[in-house]
Amino acid sequence: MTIKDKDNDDIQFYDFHPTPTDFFGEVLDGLMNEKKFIPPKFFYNEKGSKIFDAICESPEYYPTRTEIEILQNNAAEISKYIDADCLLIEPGSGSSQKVRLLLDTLKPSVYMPMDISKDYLIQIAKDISTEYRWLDVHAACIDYTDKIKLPYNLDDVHKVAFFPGSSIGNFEPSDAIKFLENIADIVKPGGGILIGVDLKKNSDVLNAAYNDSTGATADFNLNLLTRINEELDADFDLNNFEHSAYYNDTKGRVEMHLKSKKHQTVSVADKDISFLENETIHTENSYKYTLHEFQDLLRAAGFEPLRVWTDDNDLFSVHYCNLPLN
Ligand code: AVI
Repeated sequence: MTIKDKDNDDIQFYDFHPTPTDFFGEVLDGLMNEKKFIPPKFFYNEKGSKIFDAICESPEYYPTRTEIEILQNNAAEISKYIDADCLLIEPGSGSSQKVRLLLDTLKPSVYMPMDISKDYLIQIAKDISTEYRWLDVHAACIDYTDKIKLPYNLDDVHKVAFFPGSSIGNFEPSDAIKFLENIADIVKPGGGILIGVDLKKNSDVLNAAYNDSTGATADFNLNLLTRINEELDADFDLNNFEHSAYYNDTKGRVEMHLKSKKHQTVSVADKDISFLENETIHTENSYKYTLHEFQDLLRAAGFEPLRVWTDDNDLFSVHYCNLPLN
């Protein structure tokens, strides 16, 4: 079945009206928890997203440039696993940067970026549509941490999800399986996923990547407090908190925290939150996997790992796996 219908640069847009996140409620819940935490999704306001781009440029943060190198070096071989004329879905597509490395080689019929930020999504979808005139772009405004739906029924089309960046590492492993099951539900038997995953390695390399010399990661972490001050009428003094990030070998993850330098009380929307000296707000986990651990995770969600590509230093991996027909 062909789903090609574009005769100009227009895009199709589908709005699933994702429920707006409750920044106030989630931050207060997290800060009033016995172990204080703030979900990492709140890093990405406009300023946070810009700082994240700076992290990706920093000399120590290897994942972005390594994944780009893997995709560039192997696009032709990747395309052997993915039907031309497929529907290529990208949950959490953001700037759609990495997919550009594949489009000319994969030649999908339709690219479907999915993102929660509607205006940005439409802008990027239009840019891609203009740049790749042969490609149909069907953008879907959706929160991919909810149950993902396809906007229309496409039984006969090969459906492949693209999930780069090791964003899967920011899920708890049990939630990662649920997310992959959700992807399996939409790509259906015969469909597949191309997914980027950061690998376990010497902890010095990991610790350096999350404590980069430019200070971008520290700024990214501390920007959460600036955002809370600005949006929730809070009075965090940024001089009294510091960025802390380290590889937790037992849990197989890099943890990021904001550490209170002293005993202090902070007011957040009229609530007093007290901190002991060295008490932290846990802001992110970034799980690292061996190739086998990640393949087991894929299998737990019903996928069959078919091929994995890595770089020469085994820093990062890109897996292709499909959902078996029965
Ligand atoms: C988006 N995510 C995969 C990044 C990571 O490495 O876990 C977020 C990040 N946090 C600090 N540096 C980068």
